[in-house]
Amino acid sequence: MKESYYITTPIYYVNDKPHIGHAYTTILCDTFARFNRLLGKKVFFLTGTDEHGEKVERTATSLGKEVTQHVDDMVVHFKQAWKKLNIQYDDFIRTTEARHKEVVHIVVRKLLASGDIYKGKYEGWYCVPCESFWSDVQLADKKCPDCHRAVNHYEEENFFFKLSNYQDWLKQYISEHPDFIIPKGKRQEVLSFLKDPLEDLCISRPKKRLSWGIPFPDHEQFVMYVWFDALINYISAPGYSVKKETFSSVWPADIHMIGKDILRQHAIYWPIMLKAAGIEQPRHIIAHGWWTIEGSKVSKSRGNIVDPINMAAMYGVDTFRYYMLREASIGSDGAYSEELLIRRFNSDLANDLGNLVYRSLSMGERYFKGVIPAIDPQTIVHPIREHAEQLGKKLEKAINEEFDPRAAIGAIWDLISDANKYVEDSKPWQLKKDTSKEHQLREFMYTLLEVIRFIGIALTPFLPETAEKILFLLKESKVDAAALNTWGVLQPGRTLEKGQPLFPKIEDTQ
Ligand code: ME8
Repeated sequence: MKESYYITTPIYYVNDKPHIGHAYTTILCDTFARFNRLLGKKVFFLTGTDEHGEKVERTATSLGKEVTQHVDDMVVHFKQAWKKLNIQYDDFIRTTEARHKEVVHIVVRKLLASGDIYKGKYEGWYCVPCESFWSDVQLADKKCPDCHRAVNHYEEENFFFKLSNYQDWLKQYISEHPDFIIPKGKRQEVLSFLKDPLEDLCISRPKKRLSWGIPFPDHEQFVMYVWFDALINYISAPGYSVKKETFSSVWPADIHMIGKDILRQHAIYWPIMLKAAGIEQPRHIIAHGWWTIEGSKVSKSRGNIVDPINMAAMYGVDTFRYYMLREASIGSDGAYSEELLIRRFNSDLANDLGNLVYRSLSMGERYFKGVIPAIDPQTIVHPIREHAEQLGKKLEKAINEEFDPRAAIGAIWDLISDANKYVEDSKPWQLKKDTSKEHQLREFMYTLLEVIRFIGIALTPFLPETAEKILFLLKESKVDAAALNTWGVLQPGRTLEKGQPLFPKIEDTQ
């Protein structure tokens, strides 16, 4: 029985190191995974690397390396990047692993037996950077219709997957499941694409032309087409047909997070592969937009990549995570700008959040010698209390119903602004001067610190390092759904840490 919340990133090609585009998808998934862990769900967050195909083989050759050596070297960069960006994945799948190949073979044999895979003749065009086949009519000006680069002509015997058998089923499935493909615009795109007849998918390569791939089962003179192999990672990692109990506790995936560049493969090939193999469909396929620089998609082949490790080293991991999550909304492209990142840092992180935490703890020290004032938290009646108590539900709606981390962060920042306003309106410096207002001052101080506790917990999925620092200053170790939704957790009498400003301002030198 399914128990886990299962979320996946695409598995990334190991033709180069990860850039900010890869970092973005992975940070999004990490945020969703951490949020659901916070809610107490058993989470299975999968990422990994796509290591076969012509693109990877060509890169290895151009570097004068054995392809196996090349892929081993590259994986290290991905794992290092995810460590530096504080990505807490539960499994990392490499398509060169035996556990993956085994499941690919199981699926292909099943589809050969059912007749969904058949042998035929392929004649058409291939785009290596996209690892995609195109027919004459699909080409745009004799170039790849997706990336507009040169294509190669191939004519050879190959195996095909009968996409056409399932076209009507897929149209109906997408129509009946409005949340299957998110956002709506992308769902519409897939439905329009499905208006024209689907051509069967060529899923093999003769070994004499390409040897770097999973051998085609029972037909050793062929290797698998990289996309057919790659998509299966989502079921090979949790052990489809091999570790039956684990698999059924995880599948169907709740979310396949992808970039819009690989929507066709995930919203057409993958559902049909699953349907043909008799496997349940994933719940949501979320296709986000691209990070662009000067209007062009950030990508290795365009030579405009930004290294996420550098960004995190220069500005802090949480600053980078914050910028990525706050600046792009899932359905649209985002223009990457270091200048904007610095501006966001200074206004949102240093001014709004950093100042709030530092001034509050400084007041705690000045007015109460760093001890949480004695008060019965349940006697406190103030709109900011309600605001804090509602935050958890707002986050749950934004992340798990609307798939909108930007809105979730917006809700946290609304509470941060409200807390800053609460300080201004309460004028604690005046309360301090008037001994008859002692109770009011205590109430103010407790409320403010308790609101900061809510903010600290709410930030854990988004800015994990910062959240940890805030909770450390409050000496608070309860981080779960109850702590996110309950007023009055902070213990009076406990000694706080004042700490240092969380985000010292950056001088804008741009
Ligand atoms: O496509 N903006 O791997 P890949 C936002 N191996 N996201 C971006 C991006 C950008 N400029 N550039 C890349 C593959 N991405 C296949 C996937 S899955 C079974 C196989 C992200 O290394 C985005 O998630 O080209 C995109 O879909 C993915 O990286 C493509 O990574």
